[in-house]
Amino acid sequence: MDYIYAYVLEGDTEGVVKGVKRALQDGIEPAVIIDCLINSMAEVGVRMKNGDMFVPEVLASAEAMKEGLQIVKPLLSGENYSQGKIVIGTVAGDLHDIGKNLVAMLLESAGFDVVDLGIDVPAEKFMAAIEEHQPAIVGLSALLTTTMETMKKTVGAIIARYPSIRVIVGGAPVSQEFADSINAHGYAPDAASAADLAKRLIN
Ligand code: B1M
Repeated sequence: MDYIYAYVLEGDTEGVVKGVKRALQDGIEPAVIIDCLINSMAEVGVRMKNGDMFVPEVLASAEAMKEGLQIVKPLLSGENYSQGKIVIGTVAGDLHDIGKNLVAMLLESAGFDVVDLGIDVPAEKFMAAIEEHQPAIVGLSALLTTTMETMKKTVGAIIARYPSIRVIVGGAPVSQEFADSINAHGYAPDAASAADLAKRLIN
């Protein structure tokens, strides 16, 4: 199983796919393989936080991990390995999605079911997605100082209508102080921290 772990860290999708198939042929339980995939992405998160891995490498690892997951997930008949559901999007007026995509990928890698609403998402679309998907957490991303105001309004609208939902925020101009000021339940400075934060909020 060390080989799967290593392939994920290298961002080697082909290697991960071959490794997962080999592990299955060797009779290793799908749940054990999933644990291995999740642990390897946890290590990617640690390396990213320490500055030992950078955005392109993290994206490659997350992609490789996702491919591996696609093979094993259907084999988990009746077992639910989801940590919970998260709706995520970049707020209205904002078209930046590279960081948000990274956050979505690491959340998926951490075992969450992620519903990604994309960019330029108005509050009403978040509300409709909450009604449809009943998530435990909603994540908002903003990269512009101008859209921080939209983030504030969107967080306010979500909390007012769905008090039990946890709202987390992030993006380059966003800070813990700003998150506190708009009553968000959590702030994360990077994708790896966002996955840790979501796990903490769920538990
Ligand atoms: Co734009 N842009 N941009 N841009 N752009 C910035 C953000 C800017 C800082 C550049 C600058 O002037 N130095 C500046 C904002 C200034 C400000 O408001 N303070 C800026 C501007 C002004 C603009 C336009 C207005 C430019 C124009 O048209 N005149 C325009 C706005 C369009 C719009 O949104 N309405 C614009 C357009 C664009 C492009 C379309 C060309 C492109 C976006 C492409 C895309 O996303 N698909 C773009 C890009 C690429 C950037 C920069 C260069 C890079 C952003 C990025 O992807 N970073 C950026 C300058 C910079 O940041 N150096 C800039 C990499 C990414 C991994 O990091 O997004 O911070 P980041 O995400 C991190 C964390 O923030 C965090 O985790 C991520 C991963 O670790 N995070 C979360 C993010 N979301 C999170 C959510 C969470 C938790 C953590 O919980 C839910």
